[in-house]
Amino acid sequence: MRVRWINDGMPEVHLLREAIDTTIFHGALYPEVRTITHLHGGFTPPQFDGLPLAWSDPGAAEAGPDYNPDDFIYRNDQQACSLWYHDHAMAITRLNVLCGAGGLLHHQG
Ligand SMILES: [Cu+2]
Repeated sequence: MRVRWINDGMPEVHLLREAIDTTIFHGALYPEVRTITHLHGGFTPPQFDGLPLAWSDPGAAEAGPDYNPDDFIYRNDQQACSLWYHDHAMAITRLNVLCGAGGLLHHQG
């Protein structure tokens, strides 16, 4: 399955801005609004896994060192199951998921 994740239509400031913990950035300055999609439980090659440093800001003007602009390829060669996808951006995954960045994928096997 080929998926083109588009980081668009996001607010200019994070909806949960006050909850962002800037002490765990290790000196890195990340854009406040950023996201990357991870298919949780999927047998996914690393370049399509949505690693925490593969984030981008809206429009991908800024991106983490693992950012991959390509379409993501999901192999779909595992047993039938329900998977969920969720945001996985470094240090703000929980906040992005609370804002609704997640969903279900029913894999047919
Ligand atoms: Cu997960």
